[in-house]
Amino acid sequence: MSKIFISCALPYANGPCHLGHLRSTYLPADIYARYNRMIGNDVLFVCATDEHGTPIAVKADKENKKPIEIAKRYHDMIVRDVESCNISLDNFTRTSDEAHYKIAQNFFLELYNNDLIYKKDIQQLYCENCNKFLPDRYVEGICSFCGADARGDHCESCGRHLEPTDLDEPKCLTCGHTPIIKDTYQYFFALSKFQKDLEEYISSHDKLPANVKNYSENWLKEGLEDWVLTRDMDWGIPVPLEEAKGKVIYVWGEAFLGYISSASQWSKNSNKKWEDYWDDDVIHFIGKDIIYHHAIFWPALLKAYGCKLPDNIYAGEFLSLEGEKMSTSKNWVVWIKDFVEDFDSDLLRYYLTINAPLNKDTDFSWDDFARRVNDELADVIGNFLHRTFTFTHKYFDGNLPDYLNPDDEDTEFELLMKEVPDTVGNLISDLKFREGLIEIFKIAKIGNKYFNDCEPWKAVKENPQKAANCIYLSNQLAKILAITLKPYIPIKADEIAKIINLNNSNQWKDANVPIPVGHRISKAKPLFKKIDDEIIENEKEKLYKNLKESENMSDLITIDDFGKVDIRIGQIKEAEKIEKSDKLLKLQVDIGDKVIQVVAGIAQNYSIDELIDKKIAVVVNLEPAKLFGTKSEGMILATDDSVALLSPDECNIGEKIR
Ligand code: B3M
Ligand code: ZN
Repeated sequence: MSKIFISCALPYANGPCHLGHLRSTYLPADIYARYNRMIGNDVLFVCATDEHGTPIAVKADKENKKPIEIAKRYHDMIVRDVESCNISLDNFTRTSDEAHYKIAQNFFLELYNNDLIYKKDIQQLYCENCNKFLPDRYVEGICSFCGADARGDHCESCGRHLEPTDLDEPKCLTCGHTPIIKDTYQYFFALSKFQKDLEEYISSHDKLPANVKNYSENWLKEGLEDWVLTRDMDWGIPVPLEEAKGKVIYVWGEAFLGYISSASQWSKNSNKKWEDYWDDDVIHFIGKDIIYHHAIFWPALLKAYGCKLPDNIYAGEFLSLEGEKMSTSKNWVVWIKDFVEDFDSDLLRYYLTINAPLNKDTDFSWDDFARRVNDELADVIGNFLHRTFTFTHKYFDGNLPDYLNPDDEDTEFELLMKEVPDTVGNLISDLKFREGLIEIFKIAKIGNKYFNDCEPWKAVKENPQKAANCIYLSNQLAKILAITLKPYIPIKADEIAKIINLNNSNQWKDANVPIPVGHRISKAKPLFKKIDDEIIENEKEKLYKNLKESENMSDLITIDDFGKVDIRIGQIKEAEKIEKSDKLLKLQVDIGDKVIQVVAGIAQNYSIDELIDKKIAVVVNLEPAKLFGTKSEGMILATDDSVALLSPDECNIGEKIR
């Protein structure tokens, strides 16, 4: 028996979980954890919410709340989401926890005392309008490496980790001013000293998946530079040095330690030593956008501290939605909460696993989801189980019949099914979760064929032993399914085990221990219901409706104080359709002193001709936003869709009405 330390990346506490989180991180980690427990390994599976850094601070600024209030709100939602999908974490803590602060500060001091963290004068971006330095996401601009729009900490386009000074044309996220460069100092981590160690780490760990290996090797070729490990911010873990008032540890300099603080919190409650798990075998499950952090920063930090490095890092690729990149700001996501209100979470676990291997990007589509549930779970796995249990009752009173004188068909089927637990287990061990599930699906398909070929409904009259053998073996396969499906779809697997009346379906090795003759099988009950077209149409409609609402609302309304809203009378001068949208129009609106561009969702209410020269009331002091790639500088005031246009004919263009 070995001990295994399993973690999944710490979600930022700045939003609930969507399908992407589940697919890239929680689900694979959970399948792995559950399987390892079933083969008798001692698993410690931890996570926490990542509660510092600009993602939360920026959100708090926007809502005029304290960061900790935001963090608490989303921590609770994330816990709810993770639980609703039965992610079997042993502990889930928060990086705002006091114990985490201590661990992070001690870690910092240890490195500082060993001269691996040092102070250095540097220049950083400073917004004179907001009177503050602009770390990370407080600044946006153009990535100087690849030319794409980027945030101050990361370029999505080239995947690089950035410093704000790596941005061309930087702008303060809060007020839009161009920041100046100002002298300050920060603490640096001597990352460059670990170049050799990391090269050795990456090359010697054969288990590291290709994406992690390849990315890391390329970064290492570019050569490592020392890394700024502190920030001028209020929200974060204070640098534990007298001299460093007002500085906090960079979120990425302490978030990893959430794995440790979560584990040590668990230790306190369980009286077991988390260190034993770390020393034995460590695997981190992460999304592919944070490979750099986990394969470079984290091992270097651990090396600096004198710790063992992770044995494996598994980076899940991305999930798109109906062919488009997911976007929380555009509401182009399916939230876990919404999903589990309408469907069993196991259906989602099944779909997200079987849909594509984890090392490939893939897409969630409602039609495909329904297709797989109906054609695979219901028609193949569900059908096999249902007919097995039903026939056991119909012809054998619910008791497992004798298995005698098997013919070739029986023997062949028996051999095939007996291979399944080992095959699936080895695939899960190798992190090939989809491949494992496909093996299970395949044997269920073979089970159906065997059942059809045996024709027990006929055999029961002509050759009763043939029917008995068929029902005997089919029930044995049902047991194999109940056990091997458990890491994937734990609730459904337990329902199957319950029908078979298994006392314990927690041991992988029991999968091939036959159910004894005469054992009582309970009555079948529907396990996988088919999903109607209508339900799927509904889901799709909701998705597109959310997108439209966000087009009209959340991206545009960025005024904090509605008391300051500036409403003018404007006149529409031009109107044109926006491609890809049936509702949106691009309008040029004269508001007296200038003409502004407004994107509005009114194409279905008015023809373009009707709109020209129409007077409207329009909110003009909004931050420009982009909708379908089109800039919008105002919002037509409306109480609902049908009264999108007021007829303020007696008003003058440019007149302020509020
Ligand atoms: N909080 C979330 C992310 O970038 C980030 C992970 C931390 S893992 C130590 O996906
Ligand atoms: Zn500013």
